[in-house]
Amino acid sequence: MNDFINWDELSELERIKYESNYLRGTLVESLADPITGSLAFADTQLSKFHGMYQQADRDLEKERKRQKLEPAYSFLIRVRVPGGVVSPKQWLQMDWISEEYANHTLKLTTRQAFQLHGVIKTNLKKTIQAMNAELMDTIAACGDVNRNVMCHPNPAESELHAEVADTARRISEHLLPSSTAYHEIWLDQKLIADSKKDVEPLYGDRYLPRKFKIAITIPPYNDSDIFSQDLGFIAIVEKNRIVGYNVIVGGGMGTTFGMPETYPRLAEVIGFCTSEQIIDVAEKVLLVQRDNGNRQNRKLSRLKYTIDRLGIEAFKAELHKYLGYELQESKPFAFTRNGDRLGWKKGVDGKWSLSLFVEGGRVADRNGFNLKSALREAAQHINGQFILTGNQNLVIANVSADEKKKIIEILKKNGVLPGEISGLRQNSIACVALNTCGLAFAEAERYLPSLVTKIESILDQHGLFKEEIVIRMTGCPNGCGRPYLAEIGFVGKSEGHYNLYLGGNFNGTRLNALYKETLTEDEILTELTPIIADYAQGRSDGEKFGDFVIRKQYVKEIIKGSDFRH
Ligand code: SRM
Ligand code: SF4
Repeated sequence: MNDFINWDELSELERIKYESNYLRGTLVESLADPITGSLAFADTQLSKFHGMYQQADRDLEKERKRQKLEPAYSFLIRVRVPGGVVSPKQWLQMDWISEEYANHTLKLTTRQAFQLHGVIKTNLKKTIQAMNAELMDTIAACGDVNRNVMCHPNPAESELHAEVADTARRISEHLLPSSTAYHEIWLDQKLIADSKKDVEPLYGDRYLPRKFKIAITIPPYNDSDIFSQDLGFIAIVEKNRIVGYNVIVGGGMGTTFGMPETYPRLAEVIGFCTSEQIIDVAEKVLLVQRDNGNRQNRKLSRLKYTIDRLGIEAFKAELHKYLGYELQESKPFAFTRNGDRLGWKKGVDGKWSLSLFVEGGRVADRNGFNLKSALREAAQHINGQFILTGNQNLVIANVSADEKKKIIEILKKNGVLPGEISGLRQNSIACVALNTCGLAFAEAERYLPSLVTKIESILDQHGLFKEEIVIRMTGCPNGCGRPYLAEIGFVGKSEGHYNLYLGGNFNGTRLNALYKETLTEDEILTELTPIIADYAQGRSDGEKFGDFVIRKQYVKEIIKGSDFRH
């Protein structure tokens, strides 16, 4: 035990991390325990660093309690997919694993990763080993470490995109924990002689105070919602070459109801680095947060709060000390939109890519809409790539003209040919929420599609069916679907009740603001109907919905995250 640490002042997780022998804990014993489908408490926390969350089916909660049964435990497994890029073979493997060990669906997440749900304890190891067979892993997909590194989702579009995808992969590899615990526990690799000598040169023995998130984007597309990241890199392109990156820090979405000291915050620009410096800058920002982040209260430990506590200038000065050089002046940039541009596009090399809308990111076969089967068949027939986007969608990238024809045929056969999707639905995101998320107060993924249908019909009455409007819903204020950047945002308060936020903008550079609290569906529709009518009548040429509601003062613009009210 380290005598210099006053454990009483720190959050419980600090001690769990420190005593875990670099993320081993008693995971081996927990996995072998045949009496329960759960892990010991400390191991539930440590398993996150290995990419797994213990969950219980919330639909069955009451009935199992009544029958005096333990909760229906199973695990969520999150796969690390830097830049979202997988091969067709890897897609097929994930598809097979989801059928064999999970709930027969794949979830494409808001951070370009896969999630599996419903994996029972006795299948965890087999699942990880099956992923490993296709060179995929779940290391650091969750936990107090750097998470999946996001980037613009279509490397097939130009060489620049391929470059940022490669950079995302290199940053992700560089910031992986060094502990060999993952390989020992899940892949049965031999214990190293004295694992207590494991070292974590970057993370130390208590890892980061909290999760840490990085994304890269290429303007004018803000498709990885760069301002919501702890650390963002905005590529600066001159003469069709990336000359370096503006560095932005301190974004984050998570808030807690009843804790006004928690708030969503947009990242701010602190300078410019060259392409050669990007990994060093990523590492040093992470280290400044490691050494300065709040380890007492996990609600206040993200980088955004560290920066607001230190002040941005003091943070920059500290970063420059760690770097041993100063960042250069930032360079001008502009974003035109966030979200994904759906449909077929021809790349610079004559190859084709299809950006396919995946509602709620859920890949499944349902009611004749056989998306899962279609994508399986497509993966069997193409040589390109499958690229998960940060908006829960999928790009089938880099295919020939013949493969394109084949894909269209397959999608048609399976009832999935992208027909006309409203501009609202195309720009919708819903977090998982019920029935798996233990933190959800209300539905999101299972409910938003039907709410969109109702709002769509109001839009249609006003000739706005095609108007692109960003709409996002989460089942609680943690913000997994980045609702505070939406033009129309919903955050679950309790079963069937949502806070309504308005006034984010279409390019993801402005927070929205609370419009009305704790609304039922009827109240939501009653509130939105006159605003939509007013928008149809009174908007100026090309004015986006989020900008209109600010101009017409339905809500007041939020300039600083700390002014946000929830
Ligand atoms: Fe998240 C916790 C799902 C992206 C902020 N998130 C969770 C957990 C693991 C619930 C838990 O701790 O028990 C959810 C699992 C639900 C389930 O059943 O699958 C969960 N988060 C998700 C995903 C799957 C949402 C989705 O539908 O796509 C996303 C997975 C991303 C990935 O692949 O890594 C996901 N989560 C996000 C994002 C968006 C992003 O990263 O761009 C955010 C907001 C950005 C940010 O971090 O500020 C986000 N998740 C949170 C938070 C609040 C963190 C905070 O700073 O307060 C929590 C709760 C926590 O950490 O205590 C959380
Ligand atoms: Fe769960 Fe809340 Fe995240 Fe939705 S926003 S997945 S309800 S933690």
